[in-house]
Amino acid sequence: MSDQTSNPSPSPLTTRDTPEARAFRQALDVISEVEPRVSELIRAELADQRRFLKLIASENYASPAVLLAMGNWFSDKYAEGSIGHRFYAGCDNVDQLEALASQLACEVFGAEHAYVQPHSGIDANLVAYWAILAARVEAPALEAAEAKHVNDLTDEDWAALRRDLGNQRLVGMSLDAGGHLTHGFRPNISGKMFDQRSYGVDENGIVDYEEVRRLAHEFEPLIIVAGYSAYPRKVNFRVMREIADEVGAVLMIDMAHFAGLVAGGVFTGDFDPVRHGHVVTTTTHKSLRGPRGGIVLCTSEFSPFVDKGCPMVLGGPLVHVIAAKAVALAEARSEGFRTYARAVVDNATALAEGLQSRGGTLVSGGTENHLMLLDVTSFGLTGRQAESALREGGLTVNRNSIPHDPNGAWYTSGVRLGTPALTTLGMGPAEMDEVASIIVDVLNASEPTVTSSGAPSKARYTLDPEVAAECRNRAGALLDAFPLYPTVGVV
Ligand code: DSN
Repeated sequence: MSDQTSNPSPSPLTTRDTPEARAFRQALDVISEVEPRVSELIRAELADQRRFLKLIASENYASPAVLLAMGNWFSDKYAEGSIGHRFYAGCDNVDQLEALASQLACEVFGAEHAYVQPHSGIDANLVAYWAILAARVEAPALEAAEAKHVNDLTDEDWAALRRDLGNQRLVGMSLDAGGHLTHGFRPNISGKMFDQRSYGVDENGIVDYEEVRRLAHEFEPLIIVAGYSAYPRKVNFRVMREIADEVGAVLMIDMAHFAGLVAGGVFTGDFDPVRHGHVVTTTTHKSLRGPRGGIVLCTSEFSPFVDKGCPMVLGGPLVHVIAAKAVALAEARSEGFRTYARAVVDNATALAEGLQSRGGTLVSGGTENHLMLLDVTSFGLTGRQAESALREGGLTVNRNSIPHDPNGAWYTSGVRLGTPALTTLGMGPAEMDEVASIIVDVLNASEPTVTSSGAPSKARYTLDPEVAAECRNRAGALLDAFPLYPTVGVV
């Protein structure tokens, strides 16, 4: 997204004549004719995103081309099934589009096969789980029963298959160590579908591969899940694959958070998930900077099963969003995207150093990727209080558990900070230092309110209003210097 990453200056927010400005203005005018409250809210969202420094590690700003690609006639088409194998007539253009998006995904990530239909990362993980169960449990059961399809099974065969499918084991990273809900967290469907065990991190906040190996040998899972949504370090996927091979497990890697770093050539060799995973899932809207959605990449062993994702697990494909995925993947092939991906990590390093030099405590002592976890207990706050105080000070972040969190998953003891969005705006290490300074100033000026029982509240807080106003001004100055959607201007 050259308009964002090159940060044209001076700010052209008053522009009226760029193609992007005209396109968005006219689209909003058309919407206003039907329901002005919708166009007003869309405008309000843009204004909001222009007013706060976005540090949510899983968010980004998609390019105008990606955003515009979603508003099209593919939205009107049903296309259940897969390329060349649809349950509806009239899917010729859909087939070509899906094949293009899939080919681009294979090219960008070096994958054997790509399935671009999932509507989100959770959907992608469900498709992946089903495909692994189908390849490793259902297919052998059908073969043993000499059946071609589950419909050919006897009632006894069918009952045995259900028992086998429902008694599989999974090992994933625990939620408080940085794993995702769908990696076997008990309250999530993945923790109910599978008998699961979790690996965590050591006292330094780092994955202990020997602990993963011990757990894998003891538990003999069908699936080992690697990947994370709140772990600030790189994961050695070569070692994870070795462990999976030792116990005959399938290595599934969820790269939703760091797909942009893989596409941009930052995570290579031992850290390249596509090289080492049997099945790799991702979202498209985080560091990859595409539309909201998911993708599954896999080896040929799993591709026939992954391609059955819809209607097995997913509703009809959002073909208009697949169009935008193709645009984003085309952008991710560029040299500019590689520069962007490197800058995301450099900025994270600079932000981490800025926080630590001002007394902040980071889980694992730093970062090797696009995110970090700031332990806010040293400021006397919960994550929930810090999240709200920072918003008052002009920054959007999300609270997050830290390993062995004493405050649980609701209040938490940390905030997760990521650099993909601010890097898209063109900010660099100097701006990250100013962001770190704003964060620390807000947190130092915040304190929990005291409840009627005399105990500190876990949710309510006070922030010195003068500090809040000054920090909002400083955040605003950064956003003025690095405007969001400069070519879109005022809509
Ligand atoms: N909601 C995503 C995140 O913020 O990391 C994961 O699903």
